[in-house]
Amino acid sequence: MGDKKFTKAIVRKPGRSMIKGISGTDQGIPDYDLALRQHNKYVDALKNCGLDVKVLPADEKFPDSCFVEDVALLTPDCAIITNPGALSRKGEILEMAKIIKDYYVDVEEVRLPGTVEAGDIMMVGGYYYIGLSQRTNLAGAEQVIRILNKYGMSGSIVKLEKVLHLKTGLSYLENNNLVVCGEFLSNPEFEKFNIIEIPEEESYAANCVWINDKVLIPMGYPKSIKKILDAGYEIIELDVSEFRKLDGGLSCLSLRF
Ligand code: CIR
Repeated sequence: MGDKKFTKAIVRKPGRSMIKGISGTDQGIPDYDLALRQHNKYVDALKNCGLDVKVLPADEKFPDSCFVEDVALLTPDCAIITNPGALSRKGEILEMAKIIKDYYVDVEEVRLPGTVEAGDIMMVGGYYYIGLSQRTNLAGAEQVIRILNKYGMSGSIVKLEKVLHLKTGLSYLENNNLVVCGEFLSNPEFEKFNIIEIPEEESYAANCVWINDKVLIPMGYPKSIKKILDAGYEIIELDVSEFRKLDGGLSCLSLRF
């Protein structure tokens, strides 16, 4: 993947149990049928970006299991099965580990006392920023860095104060372009990037996804959309309102590799 092109994606359909997913918002309970329709369109968009998409069936045992991004970090050289900090999500890794073995020979895992959710990990080439959050702890982040080092990659730790995951407020769009919102705007760590600033009132749009020169962006954030268009990207707008009710964004819904 030297040219940073992604070829594949893994998603999991939401189950009816999603209405019991973890939520820190006051936006109400997701409408399951609408969520399914939105998820289908999301899969179409991934295909539109040239990806071969593996759609896993819903897993009713785990209400948040459609947010597959959190349970694995897929790098060009190895896969890392994470260890979610949220208790209700820990079991998701067993199912994902079985799937990942179909795609990777080198599969590593994060072990207790380490916890990691990969929504806290942002890939910039062979370098990985790892957010310390309510879900990802220091022991987990250090394990990830050790694993990355073993495969010739590297990473560093970023402290989070307010948002759920690192990529709730940051998205890397390649070509040194970084979408940034809120607490990360004042972080010197990110000064070297071309910053695309997302206004606070549109903070949900800071979680967007670069795939092969297209950018998936949530529907309804006109200022952010203009900024990303002005930066020269082709965009695909998607309505993910029902996943937002569970604090989930566009990136959380897939593993891209
Ligand atoms: C959770 O709280 O774990 C889910 N309701 C949302 C996970 C969102 N994932 C992400 O930002 N990577």
